Formats: sequence, C-alpha cells, structure tokens
Amino acid sequence: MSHDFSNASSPVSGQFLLPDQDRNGFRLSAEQVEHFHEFGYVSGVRILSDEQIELLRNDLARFFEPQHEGRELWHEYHSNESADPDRVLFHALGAWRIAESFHDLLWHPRFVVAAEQLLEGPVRFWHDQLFCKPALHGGVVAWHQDYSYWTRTEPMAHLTCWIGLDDATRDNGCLQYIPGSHKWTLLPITGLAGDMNAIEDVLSDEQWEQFQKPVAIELKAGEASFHHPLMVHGSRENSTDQPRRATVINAFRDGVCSATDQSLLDGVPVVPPGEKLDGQFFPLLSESVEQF
Ligand SMILES: O=C(O)CCC(=O)C(=O)O
Repeated sequence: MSHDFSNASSPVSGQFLLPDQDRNGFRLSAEQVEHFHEFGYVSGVRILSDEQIELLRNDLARFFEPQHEGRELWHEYHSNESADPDRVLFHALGAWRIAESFHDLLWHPRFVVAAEQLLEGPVRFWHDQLFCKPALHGGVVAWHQDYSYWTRTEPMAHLTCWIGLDDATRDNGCLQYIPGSHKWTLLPITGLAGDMNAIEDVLSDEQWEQFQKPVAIELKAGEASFHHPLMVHGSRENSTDQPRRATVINAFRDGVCSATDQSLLDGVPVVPPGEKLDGQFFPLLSESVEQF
C-alpha cells in the first residue's frame, strides 16, 4: 500500500509555509473582496513561488505515467476526460493523498487567508483537482457551475481556487468566466468535456444575453483565480506547442454537511446525511475555528 498523505491533517514539510508574521500581508484588499461579491470571482492573486511551481510540476509529471506509485489513492483519474483522442483533458481528483507537495499546498497561507475572507469563516478542504491540457491537442472544459456537481454537500458555502502551473493565455485555453452568473440559480449538469457549449440548451433568454460576454482569465504561472460555486466557467482548446497545467483547490466554510447516504468521493467512507464534514478527508485548513 502506498503512503497516503491524507493521514496527515497539517503540512508535513516546510515547503509551502511562510513565517506567521506575514499572514496579514496576504489579505485580499477590500476592492478585491468587493469584486468577488459583485462579479463572482477575483483573479491575479499570486500564490506560488517559482520553486513551489517546480515542485508541483515535478510531482505532476509522475502522475501522467500509467503505473505511478499511489495510483490506487485517486478519487477519480481520467487520462483523457473527453471521448476525442485528439482533444485531451487530463482530469484527476486526489493528488493531495499521493504527493507531499500537493498535500502541503492546501495549507498555503496565501490561499487560506484569501479563502477565509471570501468564505467569511474557517476554511475546510473539500477536494482537489488537476486540469491539464497537453500541447497541440489539449481539450476543452465545457461551461458549467461547480456546485451542480456538489449538491451532495450543503449548505452551499463553497469556493474554488484555480492555480496555474503554466502561464494561462487565451491561446492555450485559459479559464473563462461569465461575470455575474454567480447570481443565477443552479443549472443542471450538461457535461464537463467534449461539447463546450452544451450548457446553451438550459439557459433562459436573459442568461443567454449575459453568456455572450465571457472574460478570459489570463494568468502567470503561480497566480490564482478564486470563483463562486455558481460561477459559470469553462475553457477552450490548447493548440499551442506548450502544455497548460493547473491545480485546483475546492474548499468550503467549516460546517458544511453531507447530503447523501452514498460515499462523497471514491474511497471515502460514507458520512451520513446531516453530519458535518471533517476528519481525515476533510481537514481544517484554517489554524482554528475559534479565531472567527
Ligand atoms: O482548468 C480549467 O480549464 C477548468 C477548471 C474548472 O472547471 C474548475 O476549476 O472548476
């Protein structure tokens, strides 16, 4: 059995920690928080140093090898989530269990401090995701709202933090948002890979109008974009000669509960409906609950 880093509910190395006195320096400005509430996202937030990007990229490279150590620990692993071999979307959940770097990243104070502000409370881990598009034949991520995949947890008090491991540009398929769509109601699931525009079938006329004005979130490697669980987002193909790799942290405010009698993620024991999510698979990322 491989080493499972989910047994550690705090960082195991010093690679992603920063001196305590710096914590306040990582706070988002009032304007950034206001932007998040008004438009549903805040982007261009620096999280990783060059050394940290390199650590994560090295571990990520291992995950692409079919026989890699720890492969039985993934909650989900799709070497290509699309059905088209010429449009590849690597998508996997559970990297934090397999590599020290992806585990310790979750407690990165630059992420945690911003997440506490946006969630207005202590932050707990939900799950991580890798979204990688290879050079030349990288596939799309279809327009979707994250919470449409998460209704098995409630109340909705969730947050997504997308962190680039490469520069993300319009050309290589950066994230795109429909600003203000976080104020829409919950839409049904219409797919994550393959047909980028499948969501169009479920939009009202008013939503369709707004849908015509996406914004492209171009970021430098190591920068992040945070978005609301109802934000409609997606990304286009990568036809450039460089990969577009990203890691995503999904979190929620402490207190979110299970809303299902099924396992929440492959390999995770059932949490009965109504019971708070905590323990091995949903660690607290904030220093304490009492600080709030
Ligand atoms: O990486 C992408 O292009 C899409 C990411 C995404 O859908 C998400 O973070 O929820």
